[in-house]
Amino acid sequence: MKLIIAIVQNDDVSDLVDTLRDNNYMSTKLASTGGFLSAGNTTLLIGIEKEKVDDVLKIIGEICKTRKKITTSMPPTACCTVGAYVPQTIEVKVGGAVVFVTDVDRFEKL
Ligand code: 2BA
Repeated sequence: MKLIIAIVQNDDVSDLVDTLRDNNYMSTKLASTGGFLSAGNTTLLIGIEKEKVDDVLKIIGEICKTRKKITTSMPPTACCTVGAYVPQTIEVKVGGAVVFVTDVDRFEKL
């Protein structure tokens, strides 16, 4: 058995969970926050048989879109600055999805 851990954008989650359910894949949604943007995203846990990993990855790839997000650079440390700090905006591409596929040693429903 395998565990897919997929970090996806909130805008894609309902379509993705619905499509997974339609294809008989169970998933668990966890609210998460990206370390770089400090913005909310969603982590899905999907436990499945090894042979089905590629099918699930295909579904994730089809639904999760790449988007551009604008973030503001952090101010330099206060010690060395003179005058007002003008924040710089940075554009980053987020997604489609960041996916980890791991082995599951044991799976039980107790
Ligand atoms: P965030 O950490 O908020 O990152 C959002 C996007 O910002 C990333 O998109 C990437 O394009 C960019 N980014 C991240 N760190 C950067 C840096 N040091 N310099 C410049 N740009 C940077 P994605 O790569 O699609 O990642 C989306 C989200 O997936 C991340 O949100 C994070 O929550 C998660 N993630 C990505 N890689 C991960 C990893 N190796 N381990 C755990 N979580 C990861």
